[in-house]
Amino acid sequence: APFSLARRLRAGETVYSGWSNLASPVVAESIAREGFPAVVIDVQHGLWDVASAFAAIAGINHAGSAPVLRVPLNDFAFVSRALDIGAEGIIAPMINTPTDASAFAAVAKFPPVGERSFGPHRAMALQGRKVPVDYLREANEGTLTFAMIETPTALANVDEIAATPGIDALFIGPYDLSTSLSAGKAQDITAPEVETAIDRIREAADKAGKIPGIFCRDAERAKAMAKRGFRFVTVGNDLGFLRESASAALKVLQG
Ligand code: 3PY
Ligand code: MG
Repeated sequence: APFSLARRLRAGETVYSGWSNLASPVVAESIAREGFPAVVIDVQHGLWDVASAFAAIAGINHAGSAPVLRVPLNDFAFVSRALDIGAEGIIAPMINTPTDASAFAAVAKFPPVGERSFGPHRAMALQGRKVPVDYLREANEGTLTFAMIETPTALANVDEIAATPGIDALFIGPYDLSTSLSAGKAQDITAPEVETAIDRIREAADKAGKIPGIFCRDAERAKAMAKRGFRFVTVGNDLGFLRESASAALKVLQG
């Protein structure tokens, strides 16, 4: 269905999303075909180049799932390109200030909310729209902006970031949050200060009427975070799944 991710999340549903780093459109599509209603293409930390990321968007869409793209750090030029090619959501890392949030919203939303430039030729087709003005009318609601909250500065500004027009969702990066809150001393996403920050960010999203989201390393944690009120919850990643099953197979052979 057109704009399925925004429709579900705006209706209050919880969505579990796959996550892909491996720069293989077939792998990303396969995660979608297992039944994940969304898959994130991670261009910030994954191995994707532009061509493979854009191919993956079509594969995920063809599997009936919603493609979401995490752009590289501060790469706001990538945002509208990815939307034009058919991403239904954009995750922007390190949105630390209201100024960062406005800059992100400006490139992702058409007027009057922002100043996204018009050229969504493939997005329009993927969404089953033939007339440009139909896409124009639907896109601001139909696509989603996820502002990543993953530093102490972002935490201090979280209410203003959440309130920024054109920001639809907050998305927590627990690993950077843990790294930065401990001043580089620890990588412990269960540390008390990280736990407190996680709840604080979810409350800020709820208060502003925005979607709370979080990155989770595995299904157990994803389920726990959904219970805790998060609604866009990512589950593991392709490389992790591959390593886990390779390691499980070796255990059987050696056991
Ligand atoms: C983080 O935890 O910092 C992330 O960005 C998740 O990928
Ligand atoms: Mg991060």
